[in-house]
Amino acid sequence: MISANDVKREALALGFDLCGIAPAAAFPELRYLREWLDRGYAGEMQYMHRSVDRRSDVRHVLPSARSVIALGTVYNAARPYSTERSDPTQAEIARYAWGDDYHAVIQERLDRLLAWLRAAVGPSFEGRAYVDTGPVQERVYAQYAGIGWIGKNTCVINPAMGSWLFLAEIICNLALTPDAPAPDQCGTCTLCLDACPTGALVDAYALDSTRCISYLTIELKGSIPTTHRDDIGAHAYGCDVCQEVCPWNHAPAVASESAWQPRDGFDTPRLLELWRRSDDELRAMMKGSAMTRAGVKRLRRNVAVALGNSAEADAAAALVSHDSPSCADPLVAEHVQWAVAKLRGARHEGA
Ligand code: B12
Ligand code: SF4
Ligand code: SF4
Repeated sequence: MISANDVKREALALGFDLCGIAPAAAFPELRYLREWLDRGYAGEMQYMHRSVDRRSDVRHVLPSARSVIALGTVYNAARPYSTERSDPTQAEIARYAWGDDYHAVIQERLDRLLAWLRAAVGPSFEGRAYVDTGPVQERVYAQYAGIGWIGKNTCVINPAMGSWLFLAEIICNLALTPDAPAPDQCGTCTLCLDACPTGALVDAYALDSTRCISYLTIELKGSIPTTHRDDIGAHAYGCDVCQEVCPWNHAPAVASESAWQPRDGFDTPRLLELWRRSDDELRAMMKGSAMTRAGVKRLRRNVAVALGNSAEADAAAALVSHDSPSCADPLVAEHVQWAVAKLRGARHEGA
């Protein structure tokens, strides 16, 4: 029979940076999800509502589950934080999206770990592997597997590596020796709550997605509420502020793998340069990255808002003159209109 240590050794050999074991149990933190949904904090993410029962316990996903093999992968690249820059004309793209699509890269590693488990255990092995895509509250199992604690910014923080981690897991029917849960080390700190540009961290450990820039620029399909557009600043895709200010990310682990290094065009491009690209060029730039989730139309919508916030001299002219097909979309056109009005208003105020 294989041991927890055998599994961890294999996981690290396959390229995972962290591996721990949580029992397949109904942990108290799993219950927050219902209240979170009732408060409307999921916004338009209907899939969270649809899967609420399955997300309440991994045994609803795999009835024979005994353990969750929780896995962490460092994706941090050695580049300055958005909070260290003050140039509003540069696009901010969240660092998790700089490299190759993590779903594909990590799923391949999960498949190899699953194959190894099947070969080692034999036909009695049952397992389900997920990276972000499954009806699982990944952070809770990561915390109970000792990977890291859920911080007040709601991210899993590993005391030695920081929080720039992708989480993944294999739910399985093996009774592996569990690790001790990671203790909360946030203490009296509230830096993330204070720094969030849109006040999305409504309380410690509680995030209202409908205010979160990550949700507004990636998940939200329609119009970005005008009340949040100013606060989005230069964020063109996702947001890292509540992790950048975290003291546990002051000397974080850096990924050496090429998969997580910024792809061409992702390394703080200028907003104007992004806007002037054709739809085909944007599509080619995003291909194979996690950014494909938003697609060209939503990316243009976001870039228009960020340009509106940039005070860039040529921005208004570029916004009205660029004629890629996505610019004619009513959603994009409405955000362009807002941005141009803001840029022109700012110029008049300054005149
Ligand atoms: C929905 C979702 C989002 C939503 C909502 C985020 C959220 N905090 O829930 C949005 C679109 C906003 C989002 C944003 C981001 N996401 Co996201 N997201 C998810 C997803 C699919 C589900 C998360 C979930 O279950 N939320 C439900 C709520 C209830 O959970 P929660 O807010 O985390 O709250 C927990 C605790 O804080 C606690 N709790 C809640 N209230 C209270 C109250 C008290 C008093 C206490 C003690 C505890 C407590 O209970 C909850 C337990 O689940 C997971 C993948 C997965 N399947 O788990 C990825 C995931 C969480 N996302 C991830 C990432 C990388 C991001 C971003 C960094 C991307 C970016 N740069 O733009 C941001 C980070 C924003 C942030 N601060 O969380 C990673 C996080 C890795 C990590 N180190 O933690 C995950 C795990 C994906 C992955 N496989 O790697 N995401
Ligand atoms: S990702 Fe940005 S907007 Fe969302 S909670 Fe963190 S700091 Fe706030
Ligand atoms: S910034 Fe402070 S409160 Fe927020 S997650 Fe980090 S240590 Fe916890």
